[in-house]
This record gives sequence, structure tokens and C-alpha cells, in this order.
Amino acid sequence: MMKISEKMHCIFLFFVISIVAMPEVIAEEEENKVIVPYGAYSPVCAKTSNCYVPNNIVIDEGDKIIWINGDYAPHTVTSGNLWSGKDGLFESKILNHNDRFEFTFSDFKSGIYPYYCIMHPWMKGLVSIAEQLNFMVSSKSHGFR
Ligand SMILES: [Cu+2]
Repeated sequence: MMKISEKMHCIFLFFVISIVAMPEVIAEEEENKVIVPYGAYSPVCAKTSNCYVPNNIVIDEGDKIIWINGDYAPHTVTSGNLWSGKDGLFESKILNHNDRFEFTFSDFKSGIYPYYCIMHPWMKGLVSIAEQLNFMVSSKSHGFR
């Protein structure tokens, strides 16, 4: 049998371990991932805008996005749109099943960047780069005190 003080010691250790282990969990969750789901080879995914999930990923300037092809058909992540074509900002190679494409949005202005798959014209996604709000600057420029 453990003494009460030993039990308390175990509980205390458990909390310490949880706190120490937590930052890693948070870091994992902060990764920006877009999945090409199984079935994106079919135009059905376009009906619910689910050819890239999430369909519109919101990031900050300088963030990295990882696209993963969870489908069994090959796909691409190509910036631009079907009508005007590639805009050359970012482009993956052909991604086979489970292939990844990583891109870091350094030196991008805030705004909405469309992309598509060159092989499946119904596959469209958006990258939205959030505006970097600086409260001090914006309140000064609006004359607040
Ligand atoms: Cu595709």
C-alpha cells in the first residue's frame, strides 16, 4: 500500500508531465494542413466545396501549408484558376496517393489566393492570408486616444 504522501507525489508528477508534454500537442494542432479527400477525382466533391479540405484555409503571412493527397487519383495544387490559368505563385508536382506538398507563404500580401488541380477542373481551393492588424497603429490613425 502507498502512503498518502506517495499518492500525492504521483498525482503531482502526473500534472507536471501533462504540462511539459502539452506544448508539443499544441504545436501539432497549429500545423496548417489541407487534405485532398478520397473521391476528389469525381466532380461530386465540388457540390459541397470539399475537393480540398478545408476549402478555404486561413493563415498568417509567413505560415506554411501542407497539402496531402488522401485520394488514390493523382492531383495537383496549382495557384491561379481554370480560366486564366496558372499565376505562378505556387505549384506542386503531380501528387500521388499520400504525397505531400509544402509551401511557405513568405512575402505574400494579405488577400485571397485561389488554386486548382490541373487534372480535375472542378477542384478549387482558396488560401486566405489574414491581414496583420496592429492595434496601436490603427487606433492612432483613427484618432483614438
Ligand atoms: Cu485532381
